[in-house]
Amino acid sequence: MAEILAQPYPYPLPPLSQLALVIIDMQRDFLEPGGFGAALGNDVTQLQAIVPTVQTLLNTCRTLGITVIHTLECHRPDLSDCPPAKRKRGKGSLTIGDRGPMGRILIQGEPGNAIIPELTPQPGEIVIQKPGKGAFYHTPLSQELEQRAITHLLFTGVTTEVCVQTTMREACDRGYECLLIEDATASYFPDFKSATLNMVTAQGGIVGWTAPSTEVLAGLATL
Ligand code: TIU
Repeated sequence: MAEILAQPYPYPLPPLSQLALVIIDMQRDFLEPGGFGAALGNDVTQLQAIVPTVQTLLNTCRTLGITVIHTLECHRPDLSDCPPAKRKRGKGSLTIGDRGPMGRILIQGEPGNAIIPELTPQPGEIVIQKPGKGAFYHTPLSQELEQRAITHLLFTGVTTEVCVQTTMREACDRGYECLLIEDATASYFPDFKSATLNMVTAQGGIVGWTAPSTEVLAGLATL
């Protein structure tokens, strides 16, 4: 049986059609100066290190015909899907809906809300706009996965302990077999990233698996 060498034990690979690559929130708002991440006081440059790795994984999945899902954290221009409590939190220089150098912060269609050019979705790839940290909350993600009979999810993106972990936990509760690709996810806080990797795999893989991209690519090459 095909598998990926992973923690805490090998991840069994299903047929390609049941697998999806999930790329969480690789949008300018989090990776470039002047967006939401920077407004919260973070050094956004450290997230950029994973871009080549995510690009390699994306290109491989495209070549193999694996389903690709991109997510974006964003809100409607009238903020009707943004809880006031979320907007108030952070107390940064700018908050959700305010106008910054890349347009309105975390608002659909604004320049800062675009996925970074290196990872621009291709026609046919699923793009999920999500108002929360988790990609299942108030989105059509469940239906998209069920329609395609997808059972296994490979996670990449930012930030590890916020939107990636929340989505992975939501997916775990829904019965998906989840693997987080270690060098394809990043946090503004390196300690939080390593703690999250440990949280996922502890207790016999309470949330799922983790593996480096080299092992993921080696496993996919055997399918
Ligand atoms: N602030 C932070 O670490 N993350 C977010 O607000 N959203 C995502 O993780 N995408």
